[in-house]
Amino acid sequence: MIRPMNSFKAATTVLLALAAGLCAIAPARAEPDAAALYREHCAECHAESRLGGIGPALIPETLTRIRGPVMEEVITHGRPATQMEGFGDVLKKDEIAALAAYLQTPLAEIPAWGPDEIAASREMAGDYTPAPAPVFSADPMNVTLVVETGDHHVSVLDGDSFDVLDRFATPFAVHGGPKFSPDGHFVFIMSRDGWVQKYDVWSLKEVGRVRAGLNSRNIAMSHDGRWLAVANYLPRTLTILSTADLSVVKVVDVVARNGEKSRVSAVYQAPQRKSFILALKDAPEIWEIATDPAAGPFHDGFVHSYEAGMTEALAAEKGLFARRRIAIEEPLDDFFFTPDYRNLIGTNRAGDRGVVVNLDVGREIATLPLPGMPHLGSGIVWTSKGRRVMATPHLREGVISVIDIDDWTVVATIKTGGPGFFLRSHENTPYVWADVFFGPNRDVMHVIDKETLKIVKTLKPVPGATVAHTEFTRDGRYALVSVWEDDGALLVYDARTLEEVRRLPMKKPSGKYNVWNKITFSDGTSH
Ligand code: DHE
Repeated sequence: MIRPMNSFKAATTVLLALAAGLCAIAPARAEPDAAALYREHCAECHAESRLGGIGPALIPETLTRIRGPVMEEVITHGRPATQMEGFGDVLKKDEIAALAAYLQTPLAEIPAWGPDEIAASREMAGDYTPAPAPVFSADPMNVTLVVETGDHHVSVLDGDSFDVLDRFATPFAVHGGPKFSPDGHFVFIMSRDGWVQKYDVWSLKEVGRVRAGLNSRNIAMSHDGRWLAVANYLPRTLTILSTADLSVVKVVDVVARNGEKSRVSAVYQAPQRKSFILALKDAPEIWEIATDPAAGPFHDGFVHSYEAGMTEALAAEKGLFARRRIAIEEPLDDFFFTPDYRNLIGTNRAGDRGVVVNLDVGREIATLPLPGMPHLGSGIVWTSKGRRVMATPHLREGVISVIDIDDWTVVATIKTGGPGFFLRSHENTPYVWADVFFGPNRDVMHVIDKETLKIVKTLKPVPGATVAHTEFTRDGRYALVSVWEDDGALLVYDARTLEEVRRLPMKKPSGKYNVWNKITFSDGTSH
C-alpha cells in the first residue's frame, strides 16, 4: 500500500519538474515510512507492538548485539539457523536502513510485566474438572505430544495405536520442549510471547494459561514438579510459577554482578542437583537456583524475598530459590549437560568454541573445538564402544561432533548432507536419527550407527519437503519423524527395519515428546 503511493508521489514530482523545465535537479524521493514498512513486512512474525510473536521482540533492549550495519545485513540476508528470511529482494536499500533505525527506536512505553501483570493475565479454564484416572484406555506413559506449528495446535497421540486422542489449540508460536510433571499427568507448553499453558494429559483438557513474560525462551520443571521456571528475554526476568495453579510465586530480576540486566539464554532442570540452571545471555554468568531448600552449595547472595502468591508455609522453607552465581569467560547462548548434571557444555553465539563448566567446583575445566555453531540444546548422550559420548549438530556446518564426556576428546566428526537441528536416540535402538534442516538436502534424515558412528541409511520420505525432529515410542520400537510443511505429516518408522509403517497428515508438525522418554530422561533425548 505504501510503496505504490510513494512511487506515485515521486512520479508526479518528476512530471512537474519536467514540465517546469527543472529536470536538471534530481527530485528527492520521499523518506521511507519505516513504521508502515514494519507493519507490512515484520509485524506478522514480530507483532504490531514489536514485543515478539513467532519472531523475537524487535526493540533496542533485545537487540543489543545487532546494531547499525549488522541490523541492515540481517534484514537484507536473514539470519542463519532461524526462520528470519532476507528482504534484500523486496526492500530498497534506503527502506532497509530506515527499518533498521526504526527497530533501534525505543518503544514509547514498554509494558511493565511483573507479578501483578502476570497474575492478571492468568486464565483458568471454567469447564475443567480433573478426571481421577486417564479417560482413555491407552498407556498414559506412552502418550506422545506432537506440536503442530502450522495452525498452533498439539495432537495427543496414543503411542501404541497412533490414534489421535485429542487435538487442542495452543498459544501462538510454541517453541521448545513442553515439560511434563514427574508423573506424566500434566504438561506445560510455552509460546515465544511468554504464554504458559497447562494441559491435563489424563483428562485431555486444558487447565489454564498465564503470560509469564513478554518474550520468553523456554521453561523448566523443578525436580519435584512443584515449580515451573520461565526464562525471559523481555522483561529480563526469570518467572517462577506454581505448577498447581499457575500462580506467580516469584519474579527474579536477572541482574548480573556488574549491575546490568540480562536476558536468560535458557533454563533447565538439574534433577540430581535439585536446582534450576540458567545462563545469562548478556553477561558471563551461570546461575543455579535451589528448588530444594536443603540442596546445593548456595553460598552467594541469597535471593530470598517472598513475593505475590507466597504462602506462609512456603516462606518457612528457608533456602528455596537461593541463587548461586558461577563466573565464566563469555556469555553462553546454548548449552547442555552431562547426564549426572555435574558438567555443563556451552557455546557462545559466535559458535566457534565449546566450554565445559564443572558445576560442582563452579569453574571452566575444558574447552572444545566446536566450530560451525554447535546446537548444544539438541545434544544427546549414549554409550558407544563402552565410552559415554555426546553428540551435537551444527547450525552452520553439515557435521555432527561426537565427544567423549570423560576426557573431552572429539571422537568423531560425522559429515552430513547439511546443517542439522535435532538429534534423537533411545536406549533400545542402535541408531541416532539426525536431520538436515538447512540447504538442498533438507528433505533427508540420516540414520547413524551408535557404535561405528557411520551413517547407515539416509531416508528421503518426501522429496523436496523438510523432514526434521525424531521422537521414539516408549519402548524405542518406532521412530516418529515430522514432515515440517504446512500440509505435512507425521511419519512412523519401524526403528529396526527403518521402513515407514504409517503416515498421519498434520499441519507443519515440529517437535514431538513422549511422556515416558521425557520424564525418565531417556538416553538419547534432549532436556
Ligand atoms: Fe529452538 C528447543 C533455542 C530456532 C524448534 N530451541 C530449543 C531450546 C532452545 C532453543 C534454547 C531448548 C528449550 C527447551 O526445550 O527447553 N531455537 C533456539 C534458538 O536460539 C534458535 C536457533 C533461534 C530462535 O529463533 O530462537 C531456535 N527452534 C528454532 C526454530 O527455528 C525451530 C526449528 C522452529 C520453531 O519452532 O521456532 C525451533 N527448538 C525447536 C524445537 C525445540 C527447540 C522443536 C524442542 C526440541 C526438543 O526435542 O526438545
